[in-house]
Amino acid sequence: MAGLTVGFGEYTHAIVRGVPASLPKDALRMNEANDDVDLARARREHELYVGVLMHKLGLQIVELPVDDSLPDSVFVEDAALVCGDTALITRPGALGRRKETEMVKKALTDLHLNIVEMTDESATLDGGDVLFTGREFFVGLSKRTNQRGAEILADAFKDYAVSTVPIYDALHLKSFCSMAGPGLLVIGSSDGAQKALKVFERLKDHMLIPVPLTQMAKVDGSLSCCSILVNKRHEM
Ligand code: CIR
Repeated sequence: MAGLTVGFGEYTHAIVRGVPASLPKDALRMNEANDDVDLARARREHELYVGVLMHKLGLQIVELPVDDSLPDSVFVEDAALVCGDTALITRPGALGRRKETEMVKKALTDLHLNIVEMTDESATLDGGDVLFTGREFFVGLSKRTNQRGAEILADAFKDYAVSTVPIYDALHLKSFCSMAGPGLLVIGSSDGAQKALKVFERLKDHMLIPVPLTQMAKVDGSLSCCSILVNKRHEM
């Protein structure tokens, strides 16, 4: 098996975008009953999240302008996939989210990444369905991401193997799993979340920073979806 990519898990920049006023009413959600999103609280939580990225993790923040015409635009992760020097601009599965890629593409271009665009009209891919382990990619085939999207990702990142994972009960692959560090994958579910917690507890040398995201969770958002992390260290 190939070794871990050099610099895996190290980042210098985080791209984020503020919470639009339209999120509470118009953001997509699997559970329509979640109609009580508190905008002010969502914004406070997002500010806290950005503060952690900036002050605790020491990342340079690239903040995209808030756009009220794009209710889901705080979830920047879905618009691009960055690995090394390459940024794949996605073709989000939800039609109403396609325009979100424009500002994200501009920010990644300004960071001098090599931009690859998913232009094939039969392809869809949300960044939330892409898990990079440092050795390989897993791509969730969900309501938002299809096989053609996974093939285009494989083509953009030829150095890595790409496997697909069918997703049934969740929005995205990363709705229930994520990389917690090099070689450490956490997988949640009501039972599994407890197990994952125990894994975290054993990692005494890892810093745990609690960040609430109670309001964005109501519209299927989670922590990783609110930023795109970039490593430009090699240029410094
Ligand atoms: C959506 O349904 O597209 C948004 N309300 C939530 C997107 C969350 N994105 C992510 O986890 N990567």
